[in-house]
Order: sequence, then structure tokens, then C-alpha cells
Amino acid sequence: MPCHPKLALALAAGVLAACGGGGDAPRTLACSDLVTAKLDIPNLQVASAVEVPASGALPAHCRVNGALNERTGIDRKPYAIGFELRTPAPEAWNGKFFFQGGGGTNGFIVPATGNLLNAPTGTALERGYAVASTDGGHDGGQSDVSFAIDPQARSDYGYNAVGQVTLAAKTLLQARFGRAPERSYLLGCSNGGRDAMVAASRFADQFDGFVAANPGFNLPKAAVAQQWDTQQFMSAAGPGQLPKDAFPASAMTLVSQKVLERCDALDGLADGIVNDRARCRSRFDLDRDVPTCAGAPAADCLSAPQKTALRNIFAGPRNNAGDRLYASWPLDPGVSGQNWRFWKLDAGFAPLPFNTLIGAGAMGFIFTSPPDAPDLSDAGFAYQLGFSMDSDAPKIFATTTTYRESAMEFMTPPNPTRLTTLKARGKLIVVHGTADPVFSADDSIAWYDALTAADPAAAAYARLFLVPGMNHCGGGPATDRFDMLTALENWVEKGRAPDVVVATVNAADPDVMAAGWPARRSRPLCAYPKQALLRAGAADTESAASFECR
Ligand SMILES: [Ca+2]
Repeated sequence: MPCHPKLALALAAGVLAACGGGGDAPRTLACSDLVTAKLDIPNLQVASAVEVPASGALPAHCRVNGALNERTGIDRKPYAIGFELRTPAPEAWNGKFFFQGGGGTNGFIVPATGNLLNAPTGTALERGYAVASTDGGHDGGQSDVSFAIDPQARSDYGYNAVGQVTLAAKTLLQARFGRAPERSYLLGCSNGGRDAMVAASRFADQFDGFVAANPGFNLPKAAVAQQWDTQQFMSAAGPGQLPKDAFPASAMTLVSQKVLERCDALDGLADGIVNDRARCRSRFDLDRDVPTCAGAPAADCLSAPQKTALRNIFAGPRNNAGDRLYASWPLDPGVSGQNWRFWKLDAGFAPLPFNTLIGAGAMGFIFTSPPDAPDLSDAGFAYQLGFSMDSDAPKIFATTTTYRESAMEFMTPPNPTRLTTLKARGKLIVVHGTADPVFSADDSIAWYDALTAADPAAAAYARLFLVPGMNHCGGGPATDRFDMLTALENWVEKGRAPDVVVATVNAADPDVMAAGWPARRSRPLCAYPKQALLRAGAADTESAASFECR
């Protein structure tokens, strides 16, 4: 039996195990040998594999950087799917693989340490995981949306980079450790949450579980909503005003206060958190419950144009035929959050890169087919104001002979309510802040309702957790610290389905401090459709233990 490592690596895993120096120990490779190892991965270039000494909380590990599918695009620019893989020392590896979802439009390698989203502490690498990340198939950084001129780069960004890097990473792990990972998970927030939802549909055979946080589920539709929001905000703007001027912090704080007046106590406790989102929807009326200014806008009232704009924004975009083009948005007290304000009122009009995820950059380059490729020198402001809900919004569904996949095809899960492979072998946790200003929690709720309508047994493999007050991936007056990786591990590895996940506050968050909440506040996050209600006779209203999911 040949036991030269380079030859053995080309052979099957069972053969590799037989090459382990005469015993049962599997053949492993030193970190640096991964550069020259002959691996059965087409079009793989491993640029470097280096030992990284322990630093701070991070353990010593091996960092591999490489690329897949180096090629030239139709725009004659070079492309490749860049990736990073960090592996613990063999004796520290927990035997598991963690794919770290991307963010925004990707375009760079995020250090593959395994960001655990809103977990209070730690990274996946610290927990013993091997971790991979990808640039999504282009490397111009967050501010460069020109990659989307190339159709393959669109597909790589939408789904293909995750699929390709997963296979390459697993092969590298086999070479490094002499065995395949026993469990594989994918976690991400925002576009990384979209990565998780797409992978749960396209690549469920490669993973045991997913956490999709604040997912950009129907991201091209959310981008249509962003153009709509810009137009609505500006309809209430005076001369020379931008959206953030037309809606100062006092305006959104007023809305938040009025929502709390009507809805806070519906869940049994006036604590600044609206758990009973469904009843609040019928109880709170923006027109009736927020005073209308007799004259100019002031801190204790909204002008009629401000109210019209907010009503239209929260109802979601529609075309002139009345067709809904995205989802509605919950009117949650978290609309006063700084993160809400940043994304809803600043980001789309800021200098690049912040308008690239959902503003004119993303819509005009990535989500329109063929790409509108607008002038972004004004941060895309003119493009957003001129965007037609009748003739431009349908471009997210369009294809051409060059752009054969529409944005909705390459950005969203192919069959989001028919997850048969996931059902057979994996679990999906979706967690969404109800005051997310980028992707509406109502869109995630609509998906989950449709999933459970299509498969009444869906809670056995997919669960949705709503986080009242939470903005985009965190922030807002909310209990936004929680450990969904542990919840997923318990579900996959121990069969303990998550009914409740306890969440705590980030006491340093300015929105939490402004609300005056104690640092020890904790609350249960309940698997939808249940919600946290105060137990009868509970004494300590700051403790999650005083609530139950009903
Ligand atoms: Ca409450």
C-alpha cells in the first residue's frame, strides 16, 4: 500500500486511514504541507498555509488562504473565489466544520475565526471548530459592485462560492486531519443569513445545521423596498433636506413611545418590549396615535407628510396596480434604535460603501438584468428617486442571453418552502429582530408561515425566533445577546429542539442605556409562533425565568 502523503491524498479516506504509520491513527498533514498537497479539487490554488501562534483568546491554528476557479470575466477582469480556512491544532479540533457566512456584497476575506453573531463571548475557532470564509467570488471590497457586470461573478456571490468553498474546505480538512468533519454548520447574519437560507435549500447535503440571522431572504425585493423608502422619505423632506433631516431622531423616538403606550403592556408587563407583535398590529394606529403637527414638524408631533411617508414605508412597496413588491415591516419600538436610523435614514445616501448592499449600487448593478449600471457619483441618489415601481422593479426577475439567471434566482433559495434534504438530515434556525430596518421580519414570518402551511411538521427541522426591538443583526432597545450555535448544536447533536433561547442585554449599547434597562435583564426568545408572556405572580420581572412561551 503506497503511503507517500502526496499519493495517499489522492486516494480515498479509507485508504488514508491505512497509511497512518502502522496503527489506527489517521494520516495527517502538517499545516505547511497543505500548500503542495495534491488534492482532488479542480482549479484550486492554495497560496499559503501558515501556523498562527495563539493570541488573546484565539488558540494556535493553521491559516490556509487560497482561491478556486481563477478566470477572466466578460469584463476582462480577473476573478476567483477566494477563501480562508483556519484549523485548530489536531489535538484541539472538535471534529466539526463551521462556515462563516458573508456580509454585504462581500468582496474581501473576513478572517475565518467564526463570528458567533450575537453570542456574548467567543468565536467558533475558540470552541474548537475549523472555520472557513469566502470573498464571494470577487475581491474589490464592499464598495465595488462592478463585479456584477460579470454573470458568473453574480452566481458566485449569490450561491456558488459557498458551495465550492464548502467542498474545498472539507477536502482540506480531510488532508489536514485524516478524517472528515463529523458535523458541519453554517452561520451568518444579513447577507450571511441569506447564505444560510440559500445553503439550506441548495447545499443541505453538505451541512447538519444552519443559523440564518436577520437574513436577506428576498434580498432583491428588499432592495426594491429601499428605493421605495428613499422616495417616501424624500416626499416629506424640505428644500435641501436628506431623509435623516426630514426624520430627526425625535420623530422616530416619538413613534416608538406611541407604540409602547398602546402595545407594551399587552404581553403582561410594561417593560419597553413589545412581545405581542400580532395584537400590536391591530392596536397601534399611526394616524390616530401619533399627534399631527398643526404647523411645522416638532418633537411631540409628526407632520402630515411625515405620517404619510411612514405609513407607506411600513406597509411596504407597491406598484401602481397595487401589487406588493416586498413585505410590510413591524411597527416596533426599536425604530428608535441608532442602528435602525443608520440603515434606514443614512446608509443608502452615504458615500460608498454603505449604499452598496441595498441602495443604488446593489440594485443598479447586481439585481437588475441587464445591469442598469447607474452613475453613483451622487451616492446613487438620482437613481433611487427615479426608480419606477412599475417598470424598474420587475428587473429583479429579468433574464437576458448574457444574464441567464435573474437576481431572484441567484440570490434566493430555489424552493424555500420545500426543504426536503434539510428535513431528512439537518436543522435550520432563523432569528430576526422585529425592528430590523434592512430586511423585514415580516418577510421571515411570511416565509415560515408558508413553510409550515406546506409542511405542518416543519418545526421538526426549521424554527423561527423573533427578537423584539432588535435592529439589523443587533442593537436597538433589545435583549440582543444570545448563543444560537449552542442551541443548534443541542438540536443536531443531542436531539434537544430549541423551544426557548435565553437572551440578555448588551449593557453598553446606547439604546439599552437610553431605555434605562438593568444590565442583568434577560428574556426568553420563543420559537415562533409562541411569544414570551409574564408568568402569573412572577416576582423578578428582569429574569427570563419569570416568563413563559405561550
Ligand atoms: Ca412588554
